[in-house]
Amino acid sequence: MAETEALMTMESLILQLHDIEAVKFGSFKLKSGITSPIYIDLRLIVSYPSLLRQISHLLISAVSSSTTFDLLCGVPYTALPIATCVSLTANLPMLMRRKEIKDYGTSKAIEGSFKPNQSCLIVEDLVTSGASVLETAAQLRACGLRVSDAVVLIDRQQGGRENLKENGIELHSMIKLSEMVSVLKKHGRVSEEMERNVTAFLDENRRVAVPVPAEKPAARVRGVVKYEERAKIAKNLTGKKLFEVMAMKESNLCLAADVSTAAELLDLADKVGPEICMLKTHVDILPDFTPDFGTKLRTIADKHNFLIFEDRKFADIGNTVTMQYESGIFKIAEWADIVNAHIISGPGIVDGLKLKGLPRGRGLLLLAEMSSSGNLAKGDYTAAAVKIAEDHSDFVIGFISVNPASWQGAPINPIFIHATPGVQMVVGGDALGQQYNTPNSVICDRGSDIIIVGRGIIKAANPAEAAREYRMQGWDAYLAKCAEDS
Ligand code: S5P
Repeated sequence: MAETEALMTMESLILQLHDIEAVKFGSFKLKSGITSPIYIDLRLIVSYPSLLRQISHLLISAVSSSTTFDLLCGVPYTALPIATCVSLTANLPMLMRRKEIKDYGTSKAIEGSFKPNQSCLIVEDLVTSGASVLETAAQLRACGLRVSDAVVLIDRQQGGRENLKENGIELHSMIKLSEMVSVLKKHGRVSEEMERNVTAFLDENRRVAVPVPAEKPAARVRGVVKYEERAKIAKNLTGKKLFEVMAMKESNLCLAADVSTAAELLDLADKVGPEICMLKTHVDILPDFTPDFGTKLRTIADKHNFLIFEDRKFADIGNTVTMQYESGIFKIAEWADIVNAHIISGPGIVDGLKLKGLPRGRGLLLLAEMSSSGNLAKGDYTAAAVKIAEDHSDFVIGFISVNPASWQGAPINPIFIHATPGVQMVVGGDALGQQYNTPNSVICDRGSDIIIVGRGIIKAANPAEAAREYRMQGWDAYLAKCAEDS
């Protein structure tokens, strides 16, 4: 298409969008929280097929000249019809992202047919901060797809391009907000004053931060103490080390390495090691466990600087757990930095484990809450876990918890760490009662410190890539929490 012809098409498109009232002027509160003198609602275009066709032709021409892609994926929901048109016109296979994962059926976040390492173009209608594109990119990447480009009809010029670039995504936009307003002004659709208002608004809002999702907590976390500060006040050596590793590696991600063999686990630990602060095992599920498992895992843990957490969930009386911890086939105390225990049997379980663990410098997490639906760890039970932890803060390093921000009573003691299982990129669950929250919700809204992720990583086509995404989301959530609190 010649340049003047392209400009005319663009002008006509802008005027048509104005005709159908997809562009409005006034005072509007945007999703990002800022108030804007201009509002664009592209949901309307589904009622104008010829406009939809023109838009998809334009989007294809923007990207097809430079790069080729194996697939495309629209950002839900407004861009889905646009993406469908682009897919049909360009004969490019499409994927669909679910915003919510069902807890029945296949529970897939990305629907459609694809192979790991294929390249996927993201299609979006409008970009402000780029947050929605980033969410979609995170899920695609977690499935092993490559995402390097996003094409958008309208760029509001408010930091989306920069935010995406920082995440390795180039933004191709058809219409910039400033161009749109000057075309409308040229054709007498807006006053000079309104054009000035929009320009001033753009100047003042050049960079809108990627917002924390709208889902807000019942009790938002206050009084955030940074991980490095908590390392200084932690009473247990392993607890101290965990905080230090988190701050140093910028990771609050624990991998739940629930794979089917020891060989697979060791291989996964080495691949995902750079991204995690802790690796959680269930040794009793490994059919090829051998006595040197602990030494092998320790070598990998030292290489990548993460801690080993055997999720043994001790639950017996003190005397029995001393033997379960130290003896038997697994000899857990020899190689696991951290273990955990239910408090159902009372504080004697902590005394028993401490007897064997403390001389080795180990730490203990108490199960104060659980992630599975219908579990009984709540209210007084959770409060009892806190009391036991306070009484044994030389050995107890923190809790397995789900919503510590909602705990009644004293504020959360920063010497204790909170690790939360039931984490995936989207809320949902499995068929056996597991319930998932997002990294952001776990860290920001629920007041936890560590996200424990199992199937979200191990079932991904590229677990190392998925772990990287989870690490970044967990860490960004932590930074947002610190920033909000300052
Ligand atoms: O309440 C709990 C406590 C734990 S430790 N809920 C859990 O899911 N866990 C563990 O976290 C569980 O045993 C599994 O190893 C992991 C969650 O795995 P995912 O695949 O559901 O992420």
